Amino acid sequence: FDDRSSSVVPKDIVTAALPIDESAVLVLRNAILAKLTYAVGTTPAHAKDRDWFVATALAVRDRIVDRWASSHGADGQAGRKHVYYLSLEFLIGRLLSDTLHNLRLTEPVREALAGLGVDLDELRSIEPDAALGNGGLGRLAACFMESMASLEVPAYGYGIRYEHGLFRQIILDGRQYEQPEDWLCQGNPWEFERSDVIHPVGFGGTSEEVQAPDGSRAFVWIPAETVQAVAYDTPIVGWRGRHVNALRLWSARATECLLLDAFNMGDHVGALASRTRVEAISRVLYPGDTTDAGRELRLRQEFFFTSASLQDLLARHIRLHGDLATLPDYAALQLNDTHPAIAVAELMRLLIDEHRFHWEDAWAITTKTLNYTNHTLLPEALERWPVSLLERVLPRHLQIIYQINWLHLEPLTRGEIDVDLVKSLSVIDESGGRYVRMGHLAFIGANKVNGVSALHTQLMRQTVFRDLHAVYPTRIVNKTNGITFRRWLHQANPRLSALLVDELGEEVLDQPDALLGLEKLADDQAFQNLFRKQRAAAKADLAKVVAELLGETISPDALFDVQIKRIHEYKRQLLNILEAIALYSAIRAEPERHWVPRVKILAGKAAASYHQAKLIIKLANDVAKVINSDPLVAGRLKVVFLPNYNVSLAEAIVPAADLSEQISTAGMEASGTGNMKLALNGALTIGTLDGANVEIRECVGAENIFIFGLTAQEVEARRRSTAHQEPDAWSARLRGALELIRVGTFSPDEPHRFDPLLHALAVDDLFMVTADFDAYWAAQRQVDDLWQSPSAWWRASILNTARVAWFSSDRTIREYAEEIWRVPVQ
Ligand code: B1N
Repeated sequence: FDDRSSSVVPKDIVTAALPIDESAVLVLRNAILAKLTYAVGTTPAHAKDRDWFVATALAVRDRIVDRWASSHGADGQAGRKHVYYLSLEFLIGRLLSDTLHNLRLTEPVREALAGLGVDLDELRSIEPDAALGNGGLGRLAACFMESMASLEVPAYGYGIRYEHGLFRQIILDGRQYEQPEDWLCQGNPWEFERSDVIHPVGFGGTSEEVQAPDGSRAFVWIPAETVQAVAYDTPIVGWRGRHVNALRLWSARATECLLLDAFNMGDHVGALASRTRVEAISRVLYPGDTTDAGRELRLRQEFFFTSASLQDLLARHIRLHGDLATLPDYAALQLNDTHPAIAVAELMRLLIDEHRFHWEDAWAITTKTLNYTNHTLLPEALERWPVSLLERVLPRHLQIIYQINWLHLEPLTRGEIDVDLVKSLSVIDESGGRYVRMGHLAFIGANKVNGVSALHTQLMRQTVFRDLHAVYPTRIVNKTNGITFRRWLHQANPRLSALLVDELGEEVLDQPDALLGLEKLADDQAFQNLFRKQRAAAKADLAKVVAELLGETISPDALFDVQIKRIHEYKRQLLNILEAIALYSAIRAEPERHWVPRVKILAGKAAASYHQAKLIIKLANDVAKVINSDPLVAGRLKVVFLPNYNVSLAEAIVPAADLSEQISTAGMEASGTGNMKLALNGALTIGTLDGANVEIRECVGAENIFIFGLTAQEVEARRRSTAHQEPDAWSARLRGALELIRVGTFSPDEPHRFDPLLHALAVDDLFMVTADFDAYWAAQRQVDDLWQSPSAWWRASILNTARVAWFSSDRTIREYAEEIWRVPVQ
């Protein structure tokens, strides 16, 4: 179950048949040997796989550094505007493959290593995933970093160098257990510690009014505690190595490393206690996805990286341009969700308190420089900090927030006051306790505010930000998410990539739109066969992974039905499992009928404290156990839950999927990006009209996607209507499936185990699982029908790959660059 020991799909296919320059291979071979000897300190005879990995990474890193220096020099000299992407999460995954691919060094390095008796594919699986994120939001930040480098946009990613990334999920007896992840335990060959780049970050204390030299009154913050933020840079290489940007992650360090007096008095633990407390800030990533952790440490993390990043970029601006008045001309900041929203107050504080700007000028600079991306409208995920907590941790910032709020609301208090409107527009939420609404703060402090799919942006305007939108009608814009094709097609699926290059030429590597050239081949029998062959090979690879992880045999001839994402009620893995149960019953009832053989593949992590989600994992595994051991359905239906879903496992699953499950309750998934990865690799989508599924349908055509279920509007109407649940209206099929769970078919040792899930469905079914069940079942049977006409299926599959070019994150970044950041792109 360890992601490091399980080998992921062998990448034995040449992406593009380039002639390999033998002298370059020799140079690489010598470089790797030199690193092994002088940096790792071992010999080829004694080297372990890990040593070879480090030596290879270091040799490759040298080749990045040269380009890095030139990227930087060029940007600095040209005085170009920089983009700063502030994100609490960067879900990078492994870097060796990405880097080799973008430098076009995969084959030369493979050959160089082969000459040393080392297999590149073995080395790739040695690298731990950098799992500094929870899910889609963090992975989006990683795709954006890669696209910005590829489009030669001078950019810095700013975040936290968590010592422990997202927990490792182990499944024991069908249940999730969390284990700490320690990607750094053996060092990280990609990063550069910048021990000269350190910024102090304060916490607590008081805000004191003082007299400035000119006699005016001013405030100064006297923090009770100061933490050092130390920079670590990881180079991010763009396509063909044309440009390199830095991902700068901050690590917390105590100003005083040891209380020597205490130590000398024999208190060896106490002497280190305050250091431990301070350094906890960058110790671990919060495993909350779409639910607010709500803890003081989380606030400290958010302020820590936001403040360090702002100090860093202001210092860079002053170094390059002298005066902060020109900041908006040379810096565009993107706040990835509200996690760095305290930037609004911190930038104001730095400009006013430290750089002596007047409020109005500081506000003009701030609101021209900051932009905010919203990623969710789920009420439980909208960050709100108790005023009392902010008062204690960031007193000066709270003062600034009050002032911002006053200036924002003041115009509304002239004449007749609409109390409800003021309440709804206020940054302070006073409905039961007092909270600072970070979404409001980010909105007011930003130049542009964006949603991540057309539907999500429309819902932003109609719901959470309705009244703010009325006051600032041009502020909200849409930027539909995208994914980097370099990682999610060309690198993760080298066979498909090779086929595309064969048919469409190398252009397809540079120009996603070239994929459209496949349209004309969709009905071509010979091409369909090639397309099928590459899928079959990817499925055989995945079957090996499944056998290794679970000891379960799955047939590559079956339809691979894939749902991979965080486990959350709104994503409705439960709907998928209910369909599996209903299908199981149907097969048992008519075993002689011809059934389309199907393997349901699920993977994903649940937040550690999210009991319903963890129970859904247990249900999936319990259902799998019963179905997979029933000889009556053998060869027709299997269910597998793959443990420890992460970027590397996704790279193994995505190329092998026939069907992509995107079945969230309409209106709840802001965008989704797994939907794009799977469609790009030719999986057909079964999904609701939610998030980017709506736009995927527009691109691939309604006849090449299976859409079902309530629309966002219908969901909303049903929620409002009092007639919540009508179990009487449930179909016999749905009742039958629920009944099997209720009587303990899947939990004979504990028949009531799943009562909490059944109860939620019966009481209010917030996520409309029962309402959508029959439509989902019907859509699944359409899937079966299409599968039985192979040429129609493969035509649709090819058209999916052909028509999703628009979802390249290069397109998304171009849109941000043009409309939000106003920076030129390549
Ligand atoms: O952001 C992705 C979207 O594709 C998904 O639809 C969306 O659910 C995801 C608090 C979040 N929204 N909010 C979060 C993550 C961590 C956390 O602590 C919220 N993640 C999303 C990219 O736009």
